[in-house]
Amino acid sequence: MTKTFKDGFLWGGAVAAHQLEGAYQEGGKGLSIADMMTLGSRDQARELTDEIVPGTYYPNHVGNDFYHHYKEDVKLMAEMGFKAFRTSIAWSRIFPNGDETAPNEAGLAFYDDLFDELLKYGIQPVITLSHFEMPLNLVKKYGGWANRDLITIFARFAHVCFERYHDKVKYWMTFNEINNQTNYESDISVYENSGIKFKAGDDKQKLMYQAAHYELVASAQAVQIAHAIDPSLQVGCMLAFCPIYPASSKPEDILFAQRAMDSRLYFGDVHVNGTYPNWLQAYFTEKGYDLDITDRDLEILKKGTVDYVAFSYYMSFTAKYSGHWDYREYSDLVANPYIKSNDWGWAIDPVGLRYALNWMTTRWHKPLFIVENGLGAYDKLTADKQVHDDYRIDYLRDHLVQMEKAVADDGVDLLGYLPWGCIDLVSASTGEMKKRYGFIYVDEDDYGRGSFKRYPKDSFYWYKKVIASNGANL
Ligand code: BGP
Repeated sequence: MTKTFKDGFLWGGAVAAHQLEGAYQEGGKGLSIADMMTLGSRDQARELTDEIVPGTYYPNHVGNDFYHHYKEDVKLMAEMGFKAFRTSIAWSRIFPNGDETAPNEAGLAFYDDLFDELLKYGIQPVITLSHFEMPLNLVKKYGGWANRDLITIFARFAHVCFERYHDKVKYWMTFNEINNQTNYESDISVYENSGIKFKAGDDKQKLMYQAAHYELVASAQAVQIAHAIDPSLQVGCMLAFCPIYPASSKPEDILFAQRAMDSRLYFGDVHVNGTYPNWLQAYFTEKGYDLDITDRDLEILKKGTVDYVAFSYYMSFTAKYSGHWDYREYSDLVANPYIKSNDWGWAIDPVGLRYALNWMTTRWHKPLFIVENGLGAYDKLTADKQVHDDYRIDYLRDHLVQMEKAVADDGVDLLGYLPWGCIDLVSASTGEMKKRYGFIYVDEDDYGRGSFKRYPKDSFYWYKKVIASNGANL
Protein backbone atom coordinates (compact mmCIF):
# COMPACT_ATOMS: atom_id res chain seq x y z
CA MET A 1 0.00 0.00 0.00
CA THR A 2 1.22 3.50 -0.74
CA LYS A 3 1.67 5.93 2.07
CA THR A 4 -1.72 7.22 3.22
CA PHE A 5 -1.16 9.16 6.39
CA LYS A 6 0.63 12.43 6.69
CA ASP A 7 3.78 12.55 8.79
CA GLY A 8 2.89 13.32 12.36
CA PHE A 9 -0.29 11.25 12.23
CA LEU A 10 -1.09 10.59 15.88
CA TRP A 11 -1.10 6.82 16.38
CA GLY A 12 -1.68 5.82 19.97
CA GLY A 13 -4.36 4.84 22.45
CA ALA A 14 -6.93 6.24 24.86
CA VAL A 15 -8.03 5.86 28.49
CA ALA A 16 -9.84 7.97 31.09
CA ALA A 17 -8.60 8.91 34.55
CA HIS A 18 -11.38 7.41 36.63
CA GLN A 19 -11.34 4.10 34.75
CA LEU A 20 -7.70 3.31 35.46
CA GLU A 21 -5.96 5.54 37.98
CA GLY A 22 -7.42 4.10 41.18
CA ALA A 23 -5.81 5.80 44.23
CA TYR A 24 -9.14 7.50 44.74
CA GLN A 25 -8.13 9.08 48.03
CA GLU A 26 -4.45 9.73 47.42
CA GLY A 27 -2.72 13.02 46.71
CA GLY A 28 -5.53 15.00 48.26
CA LYS A 29 -8.11 13.81 45.73
CA GLY A 30 -11.76 14.42 46.59
CA LEU A 31 -14.61 12.04 45.84
CA SER A 32 -15.86 12.05 42.29
CA ILE A 33 -19.17 10.77 40.93
CA ALA A 34 -17.26 7.89 39.34
CA ASP A 35 -16.16 6.79 42.83
CA MET A 36 -19.80 6.26 43.78
CA MET A 37 -20.70 3.75 41.08
CA THR A 38 -21.01 0.12 42.02
CA LEU A 39 -20.06 -2.85 39.91
CA GLY A 40 -22.74 -3.59 37.28
CA SER A 41 -22.92 -6.52 34.94
CA ARG A 42 -23.31 -7.27 31.26
CA ASP A 43 -27.07 -6.68 31.48
CA GLN A 44 -27.40 -4.31 34.39
CA ALA A 45 -26.19 -0.72 34.60
CA ARG A 46 -23.97 0.32 37.50
CA GLU A 47 -25.82 1.72 40.49
CA LEU A 48 -25.17 5.24 41.75
CA THR A 49 -24.77 5.70 45.49
CA ASP A 50 -24.71 8.96 47.43
CA GLU A 51 -22.44 7.73 50.20
CA ILE A 52 -19.92 4.91 50.18
CA VAL A 53 -21.76 1.87 51.45
CA PRO A 54 -19.48 -0.41 53.50
CA GLY A 55 -19.14 -3.85 51.96
CA THR A 56 -19.98 -2.61 48.45
CA TYR A 57 -17.32 -2.83 45.75
CA TYR A 58 -16.56 0.32 43.78
CA PRO A 59 -14.31 -0.57 40.83
CA ASN A 60 -13.07 2.96 40.17
CA HIS A 61 -11.46 3.12 43.62
CA VAL A 62 -8.85 0.71 42.31
CA GLY A 63 -8.97 1.08 38.49
CA ASN A 64 -5.98 -0.84 37.19
CA ASP A 65 -3.79 1.07 39.66
CA PHE A 66 -2.26 3.21 36.91
CA TYR A 67 -1.57 5.90 39.53
CA HIS A 68 1.19 3.66 40.87
CA HIS A 69 2.10 1.90 37.60
CA TYR A 70 2.14 4.74 35.09
CA LYS A 71 5.90 4.66 34.48
CA GLU A 72 5.81 1.00 33.59
CA ASP A 73 2.66 1.52 31.47
CA VAL A 74 4.04 4.49 29.57
CA LYS A 75 7.15 2.46 28.80
CA LEU A 76 4.97 -0.24 27.23
CA MET A 77 3.09 2.39 25.18
CA ALA A 78 6.46 3.70 24.00
CA GLU A 79 7.47 0.19 23.02
CA MET A 80 4.41 0.02 20.76
CA GLY A 81 5.60 3.27 19.19
CA PHE A 82 2.78 5.48 20.44
CA LYS A 83 2.89 9.07 19.21
CA ALA A 84 -0.03 10.14 21.42
CA PHE A 85 -1.80 9.00 24.56
CA ARG A 86 -5.26 10.24 25.48
CA THR A 87 -6.25 10.42 29.10
CA SER A 88 -8.32 12.80 31.20
CA ILE A 89 -7.56 14.93 34.21
CA ALA A 90 -9.56 13.81 37.24
CA TRP A 91 -11.29 17.05 38.17
CA SER A 92 -11.43 16.04 41.85
CA ARG A 93 -7.62 15.69 41.99
CA ILE A 94 -7.30 19.36 41.02
CA PHE A 95 -10.36 20.70 42.87
CA PRO A 96 -11.34 18.07 45.47
CA ASN A 97 -14.73 19.70 46.09
CA GLY A 98 -14.97 21.47 42.77
CA ASP A 99 -15.73 24.90 44.19
CA GLU A 100 -12.47 25.81 45.96
CA THR A 101 -10.73 28.91 44.69
CA ALA A 102 -7.21 27.42 44.78
CA PRO A 103 -6.21 24.10 43.20
CA ASN A 104 -4.66 21.11 44.96
CA GLU A 105 -0.95 21.17 44.17
CA ALA A 106 -0.43 17.42 44.68
CA GLY A 107 -3.04 16.69 42.03
CA LEU A 108 -1.45 19.09 39.57
CA ALA A 109 1.98 17.57 40.25
CA PHE A 110 0.74 14.06 39.42
CA TYR A 111 -0.23 15.13 35.89
CA ASP A 112 3.01 17.07 35.48
CA ASP A 113 4.89 13.86 36.22
CA LEU A 114 2.69 11.78 33.91
CA PHE A 115 3.00 14.25 31.03
CA ASP A 116 6.77 14.51 31.51
CA GLU A 117 7.04 10.75 31.44
CA LEU A 118 5.08 10.62 28.16
CA LEU A 119 7.08 13.45 26.59
CA LYS A 120 10.32 11.72 27.54
CA TYR A 121 9.38 9.07 24.94
CA GLY A 122 8.04 11.57 22.40
CA ILE A 123 4.41 10.71 23.22
CA GLN A 124 1.99 13.67 23.13
CA PRO A 125 -0.59 13.76 25.89
CA VAL A 126 -4.10 14.36 24.46
CA ILE A 127 -6.32 15.52 27.28
CA THR A 128 -10.03 15.46 28.09
CA LEU A 129 -11.04 17.88 30.83
CA SER A 130 -14.13 16.02 31.94
CA HIS A 131 -14.50 12.36 31.09
CA PHE A 132 -17.69 11.10 32.75
CA GLU A 133 -16.82 12.56 36.14
CA MET A 134 -16.92 15.62 38.36
CA PRO A 135 -16.35 16.22 42.07
CA LEU A 136 -19.23 14.66 44.00
CA ASN A 137 -19.71 17.86 45.96
CA LEU A 138 -20.83 19.62 42.78
CA VAL A 139 -23.68 17.15 42.52
CA LYS A 140 -24.68 17.32 46.17
CA LYS A 141 -24.40 21.07 46.63
CA TYR A 142 -25.31 22.38 43.18
CA GLY A 143 -27.26 19.60 41.45
CA GLY A 144 -24.57 19.07 38.80
CA TRP A 145 -24.96 20.69 35.40
CA ALA A 146 -28.59 21.58 36.07
CA ASN A 147 -27.07 24.61 37.82
CA ARG A 148 -25.67 27.59 35.88
CA ASP A 149 -22.94 28.08 38.54
CA LEU A 150 -21.16 25.09 37.08
CA ILE A 151 -20.12 27.20 34.09
CA THR A 152 -17.92 29.42 36.27
CA ILE A 153 -16.69 26.48 38.31
CA PHE A 154 -15.68 24.54 35.19
CA ALA A 155 -14.05 27.62 33.65
CA ARG A 156 -11.82 27.91 36.72
CA PHE A 157 -10.80 24.25 36.41
CA ALA A 158 -10.13 24.63 32.66
CA HIS A 159 -8.12 27.81 33.24
CA VAL A 160 -5.90 26.16 35.83
CA CYS A 161 -5.23 23.18 33.52
CA PHE A 162 -4.46 25.25 30.40
CA GLU A 163 -2.24 27.61 32.37
CA ARG A 164 -0.29 24.82 34.00
CA TYR A 165 0.09 22.41 31.09
CA HIS A 166 -0.02 24.46 27.88
CA ASP A 167 3.67 23.81 27.23
CA LYS A 168 3.13 20.07 27.53
CA VAL A 169 -0.30 19.48 26.01
CA LYS A 170 -1.40 20.80 22.62
CA TYR A 171 -4.63 18.81 22.02
CA TRP A 172 -7.52 19.21 24.46
CA MET A 173 -11.15 18.13 24.59
CA THR A 174 -13.79 19.60 26.89
CA PHE A 175 -16.47 16.94 27.64
CA ASN A 176 -16.26 13.27 26.75
CA GLU A 177 -19.15 12.04 24.60
CA ILE A 178 -21.18 15.09 25.55
CA ASN A 179 -24.02 13.89 23.36
CA ASN A 180 -24.60 10.63 25.23
CA GLN A 181 -27.03 12.40 27.52
CA THR A 182 -29.58 12.62 24.71
CA ASN A 183 -30.28 9.07 25.80
CA TYR A 184 -32.11 10.56 28.77
CA GLU A 185 -34.08 7.38 29.35
CA SER A 186 -30.84 5.95 30.77
CA ASP A 187 -30.09 7.34 34.22
CA ILE A 188 -26.43 6.41 33.97
CA SER A 189 -25.85 8.19 30.63
CA VAL A 190 -27.23 11.40 32.05
CA TYR A 191 -25.45 11.06 35.40
CA GLU A 192 -22.07 10.43 33.78
CA ASN A 193 -22.36 13.49 31.58
CA SER A 194 -24.09 15.97 33.80
CA GLY A 195 -24.24 14.68 37.36
CA ILE A 196 -28.04 14.94 37.35
CA LYS A 197 -30.11 12.41 39.25
CA PHE A 198 -33.68 12.46 38.07
CA LYS A 199 -36.51 12.66 40.58
CA ALA A 200 -40.04 11.41 40.09
CA GLY A 201 -42.02 13.89 38.03
CA ASP A 202 -38.97 15.50 36.34
CA ASP A 203 -39.30 16.40 32.68
CA LYS A 204 -36.16 14.46 31.85
CA GLN A 205 -35.79 15.75 28.32
CA LYS A 206 -36.13 19.38 29.34
CA LEU A 207 -33.61 19.00 32.15
CA MET A 208 -31.21 17.28 29.80
CA TYR A 209 -31.40 20.12 27.26
CA GLN A 210 -30.88 22.70 30.01
CA ALA A 211 -27.84 20.95 31.47
CA ALA A 212 -26.44 20.32 28.00
CA HIS A 213 -26.78 24.04 27.24
CA TYR A 214 -24.73 25.00 30.30
CA GLU A 215 -22.09 22.46 29.29
CA LEU A 216 -21.98 23.83 25.75
CA VAL A 217 -21.49 27.35 27.09
CA ALA A 218 -18.79 26.12 29.50
CA SER A 219 -17.08 24.33 26.64
CA ALA A 220 -17.13 27.43 24.42
CA GLN A 221 -15.76 29.48 27.28
CA ALA A 222 -12.97 26.95 27.76
CA VAL A 223 -12.02 27.26 24.08
CA GLN A 224 -11.66 31.02 24.51
CA ILE A 225 -9.66 30.68 27.72
CA ALA A 226 -7.26 28.23 26.06
CA HIS A 227 -6.70 30.47 23.04
CA ALA A 228 -6.13 33.50 25.25
CA ILE A 229 -3.46 31.64 27.22
CA ASP A 230 -1.81 30.11 24.17
CA PRO A 231 -3.17 30.56 20.64
CA SER A 232 -1.45 27.37 19.49
CA LEU A 233 -3.64 25.18 21.72
CA GLN A 234 -6.15 23.03 19.84
CA VAL A 235 -9.41 22.49 21.66
CA GLY A 236 -11.96 20.05 20.34
CA CYS A 237 -15.36 18.72 21.27
CA MET A 238 -15.84 15.00 21.76
CA LEU A 239 -18.87 13.14 20.43
CA ALA A 240 -20.05 9.56 20.56
CA PHE A 241 -20.68 8.92 16.88
CA CYS A 242 -23.04 6.08 16.06
CA PRO A 243 -24.45 6.29 12.54
CA ILE A 244 -28.21 5.73 12.61
CA TYR A 245 -29.38 3.93 9.51
CA PRO A 246 -33.01 3.75 8.38
CA ALA A 247 -34.58 0.33 8.91
CA SER A 248 -35.89 0.35 5.32
CA SER A 249 -36.16 2.51 2.22
CA LYS A 250 -39.57 3.73 3.40
CA PRO A 251 -39.36 7.55 3.30
CA GLU A 252 -40.64 7.85 6.87
CA ASP A 253 -37.85 5.56 8.09
CA ILE A 254 -35.30 7.62 6.21
CA LEU A 255 -36.56 10.92 7.57
CA PHE A 256 -36.77 9.44 11.05
CA ALA A 257 -33.18 8.15 10.93
CA GLN A 258 -32.04 11.59 9.81
CA ARG A 259 -33.91 13.24 12.70
CA ALA A 260 -32.45 10.71 15.12
CA MET A 261 -28.91 11.57 13.99
CA ASP A 262 -29.65 15.28 14.15
CA SER A 263 -30.96 14.95 17.68
CA ARG A 264 -27.90 13.00 18.85
CA LEU A 265 -25.39 15.14 17.02
CA TYR A 266 -26.70 18.70 17.36
CA PHE A 267 -23.95 19.12 19.95
CA GLY A 268 -21.46 19.06 17.07
CA ASP A 269 -23.47 21.75 15.25
CA VAL A 270 -23.33 24.02 18.30
CA HIS A 271 -19.65 23.34 18.98
CA VAL A 272 -18.63 23.90 15.37
CA ASN A 273 -21.05 26.56 14.12
CA GLY A 274 -21.59 28.36 17.43
CA THR A 275 -25.38 28.36 16.99
CA TYR A 276 -28.32 26.08 17.67
CA PRO A 277 -29.74 24.48 14.52
CA ASN A 278 -33.14 25.78 13.35
CA TRP A 279 -34.94 22.48 13.87
CA LEU A 280 -33.93 22.41 17.53
CA GLN A 281 -35.04 25.98 18.19
CA ALA A 282 -38.38 25.07 16.60
CA TYR A 283 -38.53 21.94 18.72
CA PHE A 284 -37.97 23.89 21.97
CA THR A 285 -40.85 26.18 20.96
CA GLU A 286 -43.13 23.30 20.03
CA LYS A 287 -42.47 21.60 23.38
CA GLY A 288 -42.89 24.87 25.30
CA TYR A 289 -39.37 24.53 26.69
CA ASP A 290 -38.51 27.94 28.05
CA LEU A 291 -34.84 27.22 28.67
CA ASP A 292 -32.41 29.54 30.40
CA ILE A 293 -30.43 30.57 27.30
CA THR A 294 -29.27 34.19 27.48
CA ASP A 295 -28.00 36.51 24.74
CA ARG A 296 -24.62 36.46 26.44
CA ASP A 297 -24.59 32.65 26.27
CA LEU A 298 -25.27 32.83 22.55
CA GLU A 299 -22.36 35.25 22.12
CA ILE A 300 -20.05 32.91 24.03
CA LEU A 301 -21.11 29.98 21.84
CA LYS A 302 -20.39 32.03 18.72
CA LYS A 303 -16.92 33.07 19.92
CA GLY A 304 -15.85 29.71 21.31
CA THR A 305 -16.11 27.36 18.35
CA VAL A 306 -13.85 24.31 18.38
CA ASP A 307 -10.64 23.70 16.46
CA TYR A 308 -11.38 20.07 15.65
CA VAL A 309 -13.96 17.37 16.23
CA ALA A 310 -12.94 14.29 18.20
CA PHE A 311 -15.18 11.27 18.41
CA SER A 312 -15.56 7.70 19.55
CA TYR A 313 -16.72 5.07 17.13
CA TYR A 314 -17.84 1.64 18.29
CA MET A 315 -21.08 0.77 16.54
CA SER A 316 -23.95 1.82 14.33
CA PHE A 317 -27.68 1.84 15.13
CA THR A 318 -30.69 1.24 12.92
CA ALA A 319 -33.96 3.07 13.58
CA LYS A 320 -37.58 2.62 12.55
CA TYR A 321 -40.34 5.20 12.40
CA SER A 322 -43.18 4.16 14.64
CA GLY A 323 -45.54 7.11 14.64
CA HIS A 324 -43.65 9.79 16.58
CA TRP A 325 -40.79 12.03 15.47
CA ASP A 326 -38.76 12.42 18.64
CA TYR A 327 -36.13 9.79 18.71
CA ARG A 328 -35.89 7.58 21.80
CA GLU A 329 -32.84 5.43 21.91
CA TYR A 330 -34.42 2.62 23.91
CA SER A 331 -37.52 2.03 21.85
CA ASP A 332 -36.82 3.16 18.27
CA LEU A 333 -33.87 0.92 17.44
CA VAL A 334 -34.07 -2.37 15.57
CA ALA A 335 -31.48 -5.02 14.76
CA ASN A 336 -29.55 -4.68 11.52
CA PRO A 337 -29.55 -8.04 9.68
CA TYR A 338 -26.29 -7.21 7.88
CA ILE A 339 -24.24 -6.65 11.03
CA LYS A 340 -22.90 -8.92 13.77
CA SER A 341 -22.53 -7.87 17.40
CA ASN A 342 -19.93 -8.34 20.12
CA ASP A 343 -20.53 -10.16 23.41
CA TRP A 344 -22.20 -7.05 24.84
CA GLY A 345 -24.57 -6.62 21.88
CA TRP A 346 -22.61 -3.73 20.28
CA ALA A 347 -22.97 -3.86 16.48
CA ILE A 348 -19.64 -4.36 14.70
CA ASP A 349 -19.71 -2.15 11.61
CA PRO A 350 -16.35 -1.08 10.12
CA VAL A 351 -17.95 0.57 7.07
CA GLY A 352 -19.86 2.77 9.50
CA LEU A 353 -16.53 4.35 10.45
CA ARG A 354 -15.96 5.51 6.86
CA TYR A 355 -19.53 6.76 6.81
CA ALA A 356 -18.92 8.65 10.08
CA LEU A 357 -15.74 10.30 8.81
CA ASN A 358 -17.46 11.42 5.61
CA TRP A 359 -20.65 12.55 7.35
CA MET A 360 -18.75 14.82 9.72
CA THR A 361 -16.39 16.17 7.08
CA THR A 362 -19.25 17.16 4.80
CA ARG A 363 -21.22 18.72 7.62
CA TRP A 364 -18.54 20.46 9.67
CA HIS A 365 -15.42 20.87 7.48
CA LYS A 366 -13.11 20.45 10.48
CA PRO A 367 -10.14 18.17 11.14
CA LEU A 368 -11.37 14.98 12.78
CA PHE A 369 -9.72 12.86 15.46
CA ILE A 370 -10.68 9.26 16.27
CA VAL A 371 -10.11 9.18 20.02
CA GLU A 372 -11.89 5.90 20.76
CA ASN A 373 -12.57 2.69 18.84
CA GLY A 374 -12.15 -0.90 19.89
CA LEU A 375 -13.55 -4.25 20.84
CA GLY A 376 -14.60 -5.16 24.36
CA ALA A 377 -14.04 -8.90 24.73
CA TYR A 378 -13.42 -11.68 27.23
CA ASP A 379 -9.67 -12.39 27.02
CA LYS A 380 -7.90 -15.43 28.34
CA LEU A 381 -4.42 -15.33 29.87
CA THR A 382 -2.75 -18.64 29.02
CA ALA A 383 -0.52 -20.56 31.41
CA ASP A 384 2.52 -19.09 29.69
CA LYS A 385 1.08 -15.56 30.15
CA GLN A 386 -0.02 -14.84 26.61
CA VAL A 387 -3.28 -13.52 25.24
CA HIS A 388 -4.15 -14.66 21.72
CA ASP A 389 -6.61 -11.93 20.80
CA ASP A 390 -6.84 -12.44 17.05
CA TYR A 391 -10.53 -11.34 17.23
CA ARG A 392 -9.36 -7.91 18.43
CA ILE A 393 -6.76 -7.67 15.67
CA ASP A 394 -9.47 -8.54 13.10
CA TYR A 395 -11.80 -5.88 14.50
CA LEU A 396 -9.14 -3.17 14.48
CA ARG A 397 -7.77 -4.14 11.08
CA ASP A 398 -11.24 -3.98 9.51
CA HIS A 399 -11.77 -0.52 10.96
CA LEU A 400 -8.34 0.68 9.89
CA VAL A 401 -9.03 -0.41 6.30
CA GLN A 402 -12.12 1.81 6.27
CA MET A 403 -10.29 4.65 7.99
CA GLU A 404 -7.56 4.51 5.35
CA LYS A 405 -10.13 4.63 2.54
CA ALA A 406 -11.72 7.68 4.13
CA VAL A 407 -8.36 9.44 4.22
CA ALA A 408 -6.84 8.24 0.94
CA ASP A 409 -9.93 8.02 -1.28
CA ASP A 410 -12.35 10.47 0.29
CA GLY A 411 -9.91 13.17 1.39
CA VAL A 412 -10.90 13.25 5.07
CA ASP A 413 -8.57 15.37 7.22
CA LEU A 414 -7.74 13.06 10.11
CA LEU A 415 -5.41 13.93 12.99
CA GLY A 416 -4.94 10.52 14.51
CA TYR A 417 -6.23 7.20 15.73
CA LEU A 418 -6.38 6.44 19.46
CA PRO A 419 -8.09 3.11 20.13
CA TRP A 420 -9.92 2.79 23.42
CA GLY A 421 -8.59 1.12 26.54
CA CYS A 422 -5.11 0.49 25.13
CA ILE A 423 -4.41 -1.05 28.52
CA ASP A 424 -7.19 -3.05 30.23
CA LEU A 425 -9.27 -0.86 32.53
CA VAL A 426 -12.64 -0.63 34.23
CA SER A 427 -15.62 -0.60 31.85
CA ALA A 428 -17.60 2.65 31.91
CA SER A 429 -20.98 1.00 31.45
CA THR A 430 -20.59 -2.03 33.72
CA GLY A 431 -17.59 -1.43 35.98
CA GLU A 432 -16.22 -4.83 35.02
CA MET A 433 -12.56 -5.59 34.33
CA LYS A 434 -13.50 -8.58 32.26
CA LYS A 435 -14.78 -6.42 29.42
CA ARG A 436 -11.29 -5.85 28.06
CA TYR A 437 -10.09 -3.64 25.19
CA GLY A 438 -6.34 -3.45 25.75
CA PHE A 439 -3.19 -4.30 23.87
CA ILE A 440 -1.86 -4.85 27.37
CA TYR A 441 -3.51 -7.34 29.71
CA VAL A 442 -3.80 -6.45 33.39
CA ASP A 443 -4.01 -9.39 35.77
CA GLU A 444 -7.00 -8.28 37.85
CA ASP A 445 -10.57 -9.49 38.28
CA ASP A 446 -13.84 -7.60 38.59
CA TYR A 447 -13.24 -7.12 42.34
CA GLY A 448 -9.75 -5.66 42.04
CA ARG A 449 -8.08 -8.94 42.99
CA GLY A 450 -4.95 -10.03 41.15
CA SER A 451 -1.25 -9.39 40.80
CA PHE A 452 -1.81 -6.21 38.68
CA LYS A 453 1.00 -7.47 36.45
CA ARG A 454 0.93 -6.26 32.86
CA TYR A 455 1.30 -8.65 29.87
CA PRO A 456 1.44 -7.64 26.18
CA LYS A 457 -1.25 -9.41 24.13
CA ASP A 458 -0.79 -10.57 20.52
CA SER A 459 -2.49 -7.34 19.45
CA PHE A 460 0.36 -5.41 21.11
CA TYR A 461 2.89 -6.76 18.63
CA TRP A 462 0.47 -6.35 15.72
CA TYR A 463 -0.27 -2.70 16.57
CA LYS A 464 3.44 -1.99 16.96
CA LYS A 465 3.92 -3.05 13.31
CA VAL A 466 0.97 -0.99 12.19
CA ILE A 467 2.45 2.12 13.78
CA ALA A 468 5.98 1.42 12.56
CA SER A 469 4.67 1.19 8.98
CA ASN A 470 2.44 4.29 9.39
CA GLY A 471 -0.60 2.14 8.67
CA ALA A 472 0.79 0.38 5.61
CA ASN A 473 1.26 -2.97 7.30
CA LEU A 474 -2.10 -4.14 8.61
C1 BGP B 1 -17.15 5.21 25.73
C2 BGP B 1 -16.52 5.94 26.89
C3 BGP B 1 -15.36 5.27 27.52
C4 BGP B 1 -15.37 3.77 27.44
C5 BGP B 1 -15.94 3.20 26.17
C6 BGP B 1 -16.23 1.72 26.20
O1 BGP B 1 -18.52 5.45 25.75
O2 BGP B 1 -16.10 7.22 26.50
O3 BGP B 1 -15.19 5.79 28.80
O4 BGP B 1 -15.47 3.10 28.56
O5 BGP B 1 -17.11 3.84 25.78
O6 BGP B 1 -17.39 1.48 26.94
P1 BGP B 1 -17.46 0.35 28.04
O7 BGP B 1 -16.35 0.62 28.96
O8 BGP B 1 -18.78 0.49 28.64
O9 BGP B 1 -17.30 -0.92 27.28
